[in-house]
Amino acid sequence: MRSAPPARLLRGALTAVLALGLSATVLAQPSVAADGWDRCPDNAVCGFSQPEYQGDMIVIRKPMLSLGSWDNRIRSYVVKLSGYSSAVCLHPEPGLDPEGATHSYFSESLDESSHPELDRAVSSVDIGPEADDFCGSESRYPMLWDVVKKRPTTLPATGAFGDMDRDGHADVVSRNMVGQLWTTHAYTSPGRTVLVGGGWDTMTKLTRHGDFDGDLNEDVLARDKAGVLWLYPGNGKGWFKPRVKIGGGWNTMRDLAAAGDLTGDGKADLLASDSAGVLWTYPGNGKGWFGARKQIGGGWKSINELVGAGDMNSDKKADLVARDTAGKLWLYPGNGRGWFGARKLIGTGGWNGHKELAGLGDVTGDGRPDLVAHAWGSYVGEGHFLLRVYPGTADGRLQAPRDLAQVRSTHFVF
Ligand SMILES: [Ca+2]
Ligand SMILES: [Ca+2]
Ligand SMILES: [Ca+2]
Ligand SMILES: [Ca+2]
Repeated sequence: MRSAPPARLLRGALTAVLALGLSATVLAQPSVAADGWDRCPDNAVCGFSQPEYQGDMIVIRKPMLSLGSWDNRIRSYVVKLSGYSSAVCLHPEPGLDPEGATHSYFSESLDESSHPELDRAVSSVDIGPEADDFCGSESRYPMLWDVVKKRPTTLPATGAFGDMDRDGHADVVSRNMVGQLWTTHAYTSPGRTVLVGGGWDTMTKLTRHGDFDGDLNEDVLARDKAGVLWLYPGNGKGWFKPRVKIGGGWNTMRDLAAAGDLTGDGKADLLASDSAGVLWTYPGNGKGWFGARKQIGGGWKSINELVGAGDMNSDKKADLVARDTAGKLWLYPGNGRGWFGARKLIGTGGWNGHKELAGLGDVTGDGRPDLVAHAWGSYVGEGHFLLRVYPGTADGRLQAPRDLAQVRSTHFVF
């Protein structure tokens, strides 16, 4: 199964994300040096500008979505990887597009190989375990099982979130190891998965919960490495309009959680816990940014995960689910005025075994929001883990989990 998104989607989305940096070094041929492939260092893949490992050399140590000045220039190559990570996948298209990609574990001079069509035709290179799994065939997004049900249409729109394309089904957004962001429209055929674009590995936080700018399309909030918070306004089809800068200084925050309407004005708000353990509400203004923040309280240092999971206890007020360092899970019921009532224990322990927790809205189709966990204890083959959904109950508890998707261990899903 593969899904090559239409070029039109890529162009539109790429305007909204950062340009990709090159990650390899280019070495000129030394005047006195070992000959041929001996020039290539260990734990790398090397490309040469001439057949038989001659000419200039590019040293590749991690996947490259673009080869820059080496685009369509490689004429021979050496693979000096070992073990599970020994595969290389050579792609004639940029962005690791699987079309025409060719696998190799061995050193080859392309003009003498079984695939001479790649001579001066390689535009992106994948190396490592995922090159093994995805080369020329499958694509790079979570493989969902058929458990995502449509949210009942009879329910009011209030509190609905998690649906990127407004078809009534909660969707999965994921980032892979090379920084590509994908939206998987969970219920529809695999062909509906779209590649949003690359460059998302510059983001240190990604969170979403409904609409922040008033067009009813679900949006994504992202913090970059420099501490700038960005709004990526959803277009209702699973990708984004041009992003909007909200502001800088967000690196003081340990966690961010888009949380739905906490303040009772019908506009989605953002929760943030800072490095001093203070929890803040940033009230959304419905136009894509925020009013003056309000302090909820201190003492949140023992909380290591915030999830804006929605209205878990059916009182029409958005709630917070939080995990503490002891592995307990808590429900903080929203009071609709920007803070929370007395917390309630909803998970007695072991929740730190889940690397991430996320609220994707109603996954099971009963109208109630659920909790989704990166279940790292549940490996399904090498390099994969399970994404599990814990269905919410009417009174804010969680039911036994169901498997939702198989996910690469390098994926981040939210
Ligand atoms: Ca959907
Ligand atoms: Ca929106
Ligand atoms: Ca609000
Ligand atoms: Ca509630």
